[in-house]
Amino acid sequence: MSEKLLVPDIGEFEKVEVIELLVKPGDQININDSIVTIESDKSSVEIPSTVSGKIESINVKVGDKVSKGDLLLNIVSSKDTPSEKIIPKDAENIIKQAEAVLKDNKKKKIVSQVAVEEKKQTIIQVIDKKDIDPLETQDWLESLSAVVEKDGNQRAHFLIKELINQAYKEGANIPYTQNTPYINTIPPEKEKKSPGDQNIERRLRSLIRWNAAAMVVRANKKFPELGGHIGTFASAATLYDVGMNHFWRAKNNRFGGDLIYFQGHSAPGMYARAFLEGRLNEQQLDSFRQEVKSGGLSSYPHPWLMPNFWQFPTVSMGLGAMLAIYQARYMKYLINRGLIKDEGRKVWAFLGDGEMDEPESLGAIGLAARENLDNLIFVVNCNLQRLDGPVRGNGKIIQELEGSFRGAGWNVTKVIWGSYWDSLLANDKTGHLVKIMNETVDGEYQAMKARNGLYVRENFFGKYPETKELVSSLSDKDIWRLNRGGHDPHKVYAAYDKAIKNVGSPTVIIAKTIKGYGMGKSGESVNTSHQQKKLDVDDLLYYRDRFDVPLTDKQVKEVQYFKPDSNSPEIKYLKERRMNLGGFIPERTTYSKPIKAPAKDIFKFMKETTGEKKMSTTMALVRMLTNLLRDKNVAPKLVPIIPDEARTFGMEGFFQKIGIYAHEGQKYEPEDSAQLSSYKEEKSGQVLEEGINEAGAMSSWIAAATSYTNHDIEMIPIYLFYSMFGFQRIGDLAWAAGDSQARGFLIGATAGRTTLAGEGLQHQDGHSHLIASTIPNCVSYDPTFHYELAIIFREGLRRMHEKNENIFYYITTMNENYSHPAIPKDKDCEEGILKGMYKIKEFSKFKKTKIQLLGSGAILREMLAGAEILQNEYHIDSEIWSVTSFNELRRNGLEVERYNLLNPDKDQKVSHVEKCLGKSEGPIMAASDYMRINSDQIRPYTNRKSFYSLGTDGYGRSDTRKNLRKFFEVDKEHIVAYGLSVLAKEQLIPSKYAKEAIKKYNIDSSKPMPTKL
Ligand SMILES: Cc1ncc(C[n+]2csc(CCOP(=O)(O)OP(=O)(O)O)c2C)c(N)n1
Ligand SMILES: [Mg+2]
Repeated sequence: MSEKLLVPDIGEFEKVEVIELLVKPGDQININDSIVTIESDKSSVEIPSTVSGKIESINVKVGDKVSKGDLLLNIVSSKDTPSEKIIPKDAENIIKQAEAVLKDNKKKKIVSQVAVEEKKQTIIQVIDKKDIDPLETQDWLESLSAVVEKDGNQRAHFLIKELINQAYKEGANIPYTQNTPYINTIPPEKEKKSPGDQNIERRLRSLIRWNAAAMVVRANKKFPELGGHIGTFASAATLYDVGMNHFWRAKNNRFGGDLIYFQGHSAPGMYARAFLEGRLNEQQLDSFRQEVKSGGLSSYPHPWLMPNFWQFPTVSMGLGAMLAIYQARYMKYLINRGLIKDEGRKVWAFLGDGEMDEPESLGAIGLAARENLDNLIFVVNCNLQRLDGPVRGNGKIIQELEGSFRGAGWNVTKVIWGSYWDSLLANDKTGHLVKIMNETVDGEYQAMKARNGLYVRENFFGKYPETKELVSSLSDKDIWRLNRGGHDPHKVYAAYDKAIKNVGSPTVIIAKTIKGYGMGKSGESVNTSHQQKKLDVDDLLYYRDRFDVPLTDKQVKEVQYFKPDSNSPEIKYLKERRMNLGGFIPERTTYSKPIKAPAKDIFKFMKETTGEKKMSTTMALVRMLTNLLRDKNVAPKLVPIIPDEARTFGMEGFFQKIGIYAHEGQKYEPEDSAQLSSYKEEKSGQVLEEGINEAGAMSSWIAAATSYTNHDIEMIPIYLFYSMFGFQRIGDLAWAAGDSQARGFLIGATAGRTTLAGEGLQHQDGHSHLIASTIPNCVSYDPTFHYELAIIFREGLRRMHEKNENIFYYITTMNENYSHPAIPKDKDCEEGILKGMYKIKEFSKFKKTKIQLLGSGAILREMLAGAEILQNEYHIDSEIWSVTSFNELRRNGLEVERYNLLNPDKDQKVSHVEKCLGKSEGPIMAASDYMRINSDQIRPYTNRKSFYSLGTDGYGRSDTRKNLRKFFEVDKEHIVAYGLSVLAKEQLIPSKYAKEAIKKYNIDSSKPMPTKL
């Protein structure tokens, strides 16, 4: 049966151009196959077929303008897709509404059936904080205990919730309690026991502690400037060891591996363990923080410096927390898209309590809960200290964090007290012990651990007669031995076990420890603990005795490492534990398959002129991505990432085409459901729509850009953002991306100081390329025309994803619409585009005076227009160069210059700039939509030719593009006037021409520099 296929609802657009026919008469197509691409001046979308069948005739051609309801094609529908199946969207909406009303009515009915008598007006009020009826209280508490015993915690929790709900309905003012008492979340009887050999584990832990401290001390004995930390790992050793011995599964050929974000300055502990494992030798430990010679151990986790060891850079505080959250989310994304198997892998992040002050540390915890990231476990090491002193001297960091995480919806486990406290807490019948625990602030807790047992007896237990009595039979030594939860392997094991079994929410383990644990008077719980990198002989002897390290006094004085024989029970145990867990951690490996870059002609259409049609490079990019989505190798690997700006960039067509990732799918009908580009969230969605969250979007990008190593699957992340809210906003993450050897595209859209016209000072970007240039493995481009963009982008795909170079691309695109020429015929053009510059045009009519004009990005077109005026009105010849990347030109120049200086006797190399300009005629004038320093970068490589820069130094401001370019002196008129002035200065023409031009174009030579305005 023949059917008509019409243009669907395309939102507010009318008369939209058909730019591509994707089918022809006779083609057999399926539902949802794209049939034509249409394009407004802002975005392009593909129209999918709503029937399967054979195409009879096509009613439109490229260039036609279509609106909703226009006939696109006739199709003979297949038998298996009877036409009655397609219910028009409007009708479908009506049916859905009717169903909703019915459902609503039903609900109301049920409610009315159970409607209780009118609400009582009595309001429960707490009159007195004191218990007015202890017997009644006892009854309730006993009932609760009985429920816990008979039906378990879940049931008890349910009943309490119901009671609270009921009280709320009755009008009680329910106080929100963000905190539980200052005791462990897991009661002793609920602790899962560790199957490990505690004696061996303790011995191993002691050796790791010793060797970690020794490597820092030895390094600083040799070179006191090297620095390092002992106190951090000393406080966290148990937290790491329990994970290493029992929980963290390594990547191998059967399993993807858990991902662990180690706290940055606990790195010595990881090296010390790797030493016992036989992965590092003494010589390597002795090159801790001496990384210049190969084989040195990096100060902190840096994959760039130790690419086979470290996986995640974490030492810039706060980044680890965010990156881990988005990593866990990205892992679910890959699973939900069917790209990796769900193997129950976990992401663990170790964080310092001081580090939790960073806005980034807590900034994304809401997302983790919202997305039900039960593959995520945070361990916050609360040693109550940061660098300068206590984290919350007057408060309690553990309680504060508990409140924040509980409020955000996390599963919170507090590990505060070690096992020695269990019997005391069990005997605390009056509740006074818990009362003091709640009342004591961190400053006091810290001070106590810097003193001794007697001090604790008097100042802690001594607060109430009941608690003083509680410890009367304990010696001061016993009191001193009362340990903190984070140092107790039993408590830590139980917490980890509970965490990995938790379903539906992320877990945070908040563990209390002592900074500099075991370091004695030199570093234990003292304010200067963080900085301690040297231990004198007495301290070392104390440390040895404290952890029973089998070294003689002489060996201690020499700060020798200790490694048991490889056949010793300790080493055998250590290795066996790791073998059971699949291998060693941390370890960075890559087994991903490269992605074949699309054929060279994939963007052929972009090498042709757009003719009359005007478009921005942002739009050209979106067109290109739409094309890429048809490449079967590339399409599934693309990860478009947008922080709430899809419509700004004309990317709304992606919503329907590939869907927005949402772990719960779409539980609602979108407001615009009848439209072609309606908002579509789905579980297997491909777009990461991050909301207004550049740091989160960048974290997602990093997760995807390192997918090749963390998940062994090469992906192509493309993060599009307002260029001003890119490097400037998330610079530290971009630096970490470089360290992580990220591969992918960053697109600074709506770029340029004068090109994003109306948005003003905070939006107009005149320096993102400069920041990009500071990252050694970031390759950046500022293209003007669509063929430049296509060539750059394809090369990026080839270099990063096919050849697996560890680089990432930053490309700026603009929102100014103009027509694009065809690629010049010159055979070196493509190579020039990639190297950073090529000659785009030459005016050589008069053969008298010549100037070299270099233009980049938005300002190249001003250069071209200026050159035309110079030729026509002043008879000046010129060569115009399109500079696609001043940054790349400079890098090439630096390298060549260095080579030449270091090889004075060899054939001297020539930089690309010199190749282009070295022998050219006339002075050089360069301009971009960025600060002058952007084009100044190539000044040294022009073979000492005169070089002048124009640029947009100064704050941006709102105005038209024309006025802005005039203001910043980069418009064609300024180019002409400055060009003439440059020629006059070089004594190639009389200065009167320059003067005349300045007058003619109303250029106020007394106007201050734009930087001062
Ligand atoms: C963004 C950032 N700011 C400052 C530092 C310097 N710094 C290194 S460690 C540290 C204190 C860390 O305290 P905490 O997080 O409690 O870790 P702890 O050593 O106590 O486990 C500081 C401020 C840093 N590494 N990163
Ligand atoms: Mg701390």
